[in-house]
Amino acid sequence: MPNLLVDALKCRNHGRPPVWFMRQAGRYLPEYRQLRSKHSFLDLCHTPELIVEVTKMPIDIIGFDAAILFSDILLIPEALGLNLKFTEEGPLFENPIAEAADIEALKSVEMKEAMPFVKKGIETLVKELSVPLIGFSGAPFTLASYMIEGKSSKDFKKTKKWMLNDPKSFHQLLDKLSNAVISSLNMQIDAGVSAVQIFDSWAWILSDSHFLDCSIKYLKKILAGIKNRNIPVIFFCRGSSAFAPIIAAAEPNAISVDWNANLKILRSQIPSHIAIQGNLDPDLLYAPKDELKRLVQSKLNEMAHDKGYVFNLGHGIHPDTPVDSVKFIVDFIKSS
Ligand code: 1CP
Repeated sequence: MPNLLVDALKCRNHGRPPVWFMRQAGRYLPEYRQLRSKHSFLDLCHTPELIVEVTKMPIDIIGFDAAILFSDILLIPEALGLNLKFTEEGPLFENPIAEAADIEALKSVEMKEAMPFVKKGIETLVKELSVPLIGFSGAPFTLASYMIEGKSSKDFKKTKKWMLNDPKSFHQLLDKLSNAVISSLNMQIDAGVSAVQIFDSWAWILSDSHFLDCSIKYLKKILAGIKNRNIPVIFFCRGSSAFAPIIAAAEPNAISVDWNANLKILRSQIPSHIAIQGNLDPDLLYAPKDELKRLVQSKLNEMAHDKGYVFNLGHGIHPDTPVDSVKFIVDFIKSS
C-alpha cells in the first residue's frame, strides 16, 4: 500500500506531500448529507457498516491520500457514563460534570469493550481501504471542557473557574480522561490504524503555564501510554503555531498547525525530526480557482523539499465548502 502519509509523518518522504483534510467526511459532501437524512449522527458513529461507508466517502469522491476514521471525540465521555445527544446547536450532555463527586462516579472502562463498533469499523476499513487510515481521540483538556460545560461554549468560563478554584479534582478528571484516551488509542492501533491524531481543539484558550499543566503534561502521559510507538502521533490544537516549540518538546511525531503561521518560519522553530501538518485557512476554499491555486502553491513553496510535511487545513472543512474546490486542491497537490 502506498504510504506517503506515514513516510511524511516519519520525516522521510522524498516526494510530493500527502494531502488529507480535517472533517473530510462531513456535511460539505452531498453523499454524506443524503445518508445523514436517514440516520442520526450518533447512529452513524455507533454502526460499523455506516462508519465504514462514511469514512470511505471522501476517498472515493475526492481522492485524499489518507482516510480519517468517521467517529467523534465525544464518544469517550459517553463511554464514561455521560448521556450524549446531538441537537441542531451541536453536542449536548444531559448530565454534565457538576461537582467533584461526578468525577469519582465516571465509569472505568476498556474502550475495546465500550466501543466494539469502532474496533469493528477499523478492522473492516483496513482490509478495504487503498489508503492509510488515521485514528483519533480528543485530548483530556478538550474532553473535560465539553463534559463540564455540557455543550459547545464561547468562553469556557465554567471550565476555567473549576480549573482555578479546584485544581485537585480538575486534574483528577484530566488524569482519568488520559487513561481513557490511552485505552482508546491502543484499541484503534491494535485494530490497524496507520497513525493517530490527538485533538486538543480548545487548549488554545489557556495561558502558556496552564497549557503546559493541562495539555502538554497529559500529552506526555498519553505518548508514554501508547504501546506501539511505531505508529505516528499527530497533535492538533488551534493556537498551535504560538505553542509549537512547547508542543515539539513533548515529542509527538507531528504537529498540526492553524493557519496563522508561515510554515517556513515555523519550520525553523521545530526540530527536523518532527513533521508539520497544515495549514490552509478553511475559508480560502471560497476563493476562485486561480486564486486558490496561487494560495496552495505558496504553501507548497514554504515547505518545498521538506521530508516531514503533510498538507491539510488549519482546522476542519466548513459544511458550505464547494466540493469541486476540495477536489481541485487535491488534484493540484497530487500533480505537484
Ligand atoms: O450533523 C452532523 O452530521 C455532524 C457533524 C459532525 C461530523 C461530520 C460532528 C459533530 N462530528 C463529525 C465528525 C468528526 N468529528 C470527525 C470525523 C473525521 C473527519 O472527517 O475529520 C472528527 C475527527 C471529529 C472530531 C471532533 N468532534 C472535534 C475535534 C476537531 C475540531 O473540530 O476541533 C470536536 C471539537 C468535536 C465535537 C463536535 N462534533 C460535532 C460537533 C458539531 C461538535 C462541536 C464542535 C464545537 O464545539 O464547535
